[in-house]
Amino acid sequence: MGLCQSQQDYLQLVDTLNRHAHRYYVLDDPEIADAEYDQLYQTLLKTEEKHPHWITDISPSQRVADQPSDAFKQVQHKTPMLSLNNVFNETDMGAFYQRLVKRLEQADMHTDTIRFSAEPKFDGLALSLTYEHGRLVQGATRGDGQIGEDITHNVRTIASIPLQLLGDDIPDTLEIRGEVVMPKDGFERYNKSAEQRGDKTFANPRNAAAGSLRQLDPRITAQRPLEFYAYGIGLSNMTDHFDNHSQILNWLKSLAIPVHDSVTTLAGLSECVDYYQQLQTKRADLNIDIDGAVFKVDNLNLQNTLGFITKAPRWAIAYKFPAEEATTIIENIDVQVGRTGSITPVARLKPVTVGGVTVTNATLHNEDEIKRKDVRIGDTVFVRRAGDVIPEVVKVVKQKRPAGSQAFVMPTQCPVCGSDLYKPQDEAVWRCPAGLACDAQKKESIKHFASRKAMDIDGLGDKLVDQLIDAGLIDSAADLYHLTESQISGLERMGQKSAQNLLKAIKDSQQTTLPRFIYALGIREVGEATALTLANELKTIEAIEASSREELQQLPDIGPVVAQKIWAYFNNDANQQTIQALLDSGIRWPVIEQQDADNLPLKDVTIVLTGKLSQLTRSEAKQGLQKLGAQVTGSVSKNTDYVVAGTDAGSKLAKAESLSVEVVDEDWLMQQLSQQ
Ligand code: 5U1
Repeated sequence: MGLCQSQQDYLQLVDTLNRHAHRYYVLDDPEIADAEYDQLYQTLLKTEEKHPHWITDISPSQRVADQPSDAFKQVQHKTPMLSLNNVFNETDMGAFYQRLVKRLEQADMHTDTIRFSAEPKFDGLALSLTYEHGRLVQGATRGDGQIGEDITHNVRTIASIPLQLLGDDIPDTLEIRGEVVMPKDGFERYNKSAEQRGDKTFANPRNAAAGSLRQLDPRITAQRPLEFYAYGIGLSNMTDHFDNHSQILNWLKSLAIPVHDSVTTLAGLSECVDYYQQLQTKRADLNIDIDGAVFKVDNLNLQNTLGFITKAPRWAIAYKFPAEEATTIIENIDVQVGRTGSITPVARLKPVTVGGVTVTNATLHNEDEIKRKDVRIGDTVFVRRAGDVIPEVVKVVKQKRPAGSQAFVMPTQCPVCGSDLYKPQDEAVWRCPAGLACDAQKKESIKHFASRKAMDIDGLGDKLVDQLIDAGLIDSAADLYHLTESQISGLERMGQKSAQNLLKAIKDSQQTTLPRFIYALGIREVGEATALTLANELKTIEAIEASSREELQQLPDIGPVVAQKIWAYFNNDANQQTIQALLDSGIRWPVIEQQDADNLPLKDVTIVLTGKLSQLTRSEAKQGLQKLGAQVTGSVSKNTDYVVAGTDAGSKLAKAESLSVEVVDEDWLMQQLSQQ
């Protein structure tokens, strides 16, 4: 993060930032990623701090945001909507803490460790709600912090925002501040159906939330999945009733205003840093986008003492996550062949850091996506990398397209085996028809076979599978079980010890479970949950092979498409030979017997399911647990033995923790279910 060396550089930076802000707020068509904007803005702030006499009144630091659109009535906020100062690393977070300590000491208000309210920083649209005598009378955007846009008609369609507050102790006028977000699953669903209708799709959930709230017709907003999370209040005559900010948030909850479950209180710098790190780990599993953590001095007296600098409170800070989006240039477009023959175009990128990791490849999904986004070699593009998800190209910056660029043309032949590609009806992807005769599909299917949730062959990574096939040592998954130490140790980067370890892991994998084996076969549409259903319902591989499509369709959560895929797999001669070869090479699993009720492994065990599960539905989990003898109930009490907490688990998890009930995760659940 630099500093402007001359006043001319500074004025140029002001100009650049204003241009980007206009593209972002007014045109809804940014040219640079938020993180790049943030960096430029930090340079501006640092320069202005060093050279205050340079500050011009058109600097973005001299106003909070951009103009409200003319389409909505403008409204004056009763108290200004503030902004937050940002930090991007632990050192600056520490410096923030030290500034607090110093100021409080100077004011003779030193507390040993400062207590904070810790909250997620929601990546949505800021909203101010006004309630008069408990009734919602206004919803307004932030605008410039003083004057926002009246979007009451749209806000009234957000189901989680109460039109009437609950409780008796309600002030005459109450302003509530928070953020509107579109949950990630709702965003995916919305974009999919918009694409089918030929409507505009959104680049990310934040744009989707903002676009949905800025509709002139509230019936359109009503169809969008929006949520609101409060993080504070503006005008009220209630502040005397509270000592701490966290009490205010609890009070809001009691009025039926949504407050996010991750909000908590903590003490001192190290707990803030822990919270930030935990939130960052949880980030990918949350169903809403967040871009950091917010820490607010909890005590309202201390807040008053600390006060404000221009538009931001001194007592609060946003500790931002490394950006998930960045811009870079597409140097080439290749296609990759997946396990099931799907052809995926991949952008080869000029290396760029996204979310703290260097990214050189990003998926372009399929031909339709390339056409829709009009992605070309040489384009400057936005790349997004969220959590463990494969980086993707989100959007092209058309203004930066080099002259003479050509639209991308999908190849007509498999880049690995040369077979003619085909595009099945009703599918967006092209496919290579060669199956395991194509080296790419062979490699991918063996990688899947060896993976953790399948045969779990420790140490057999992607590179090693490539090496084994390229060296002609294996041609199928069954060949793994005939490898010798000298063959493996002869490979590049493989010594005797690592060869022995790998052989042991391969041998250990021979003793497996039927669900794992079915999953490892890599049948299309058969994930872990379906593999589990097949094993639990039909008990043997012979029974699965002998089932008709109609019989398969009778099984829980197996529809006609999946039934057809399973049936087709087992009624193919080559697949039959694969299974036989695997069994001949020594793979075994415990016989699944009809359990008698008294011997069930979870007899007399009471379990509560909460939060979202990723591998199976709640009803599948419930059925599976019941088959093992468990009682699955809806609420947590001291009689509960286990609470299975998926992602976004809410009050049941909190209750389990308060009653010291053992909390377990989805891995535990899958492990129990695999005993059936
Ligand atoms: N979670 C959270 N986000 N956020 C944004 N809290 C919070 N507080 C804010 C803002 C602008 O402002 C207050 C510190 C006034």
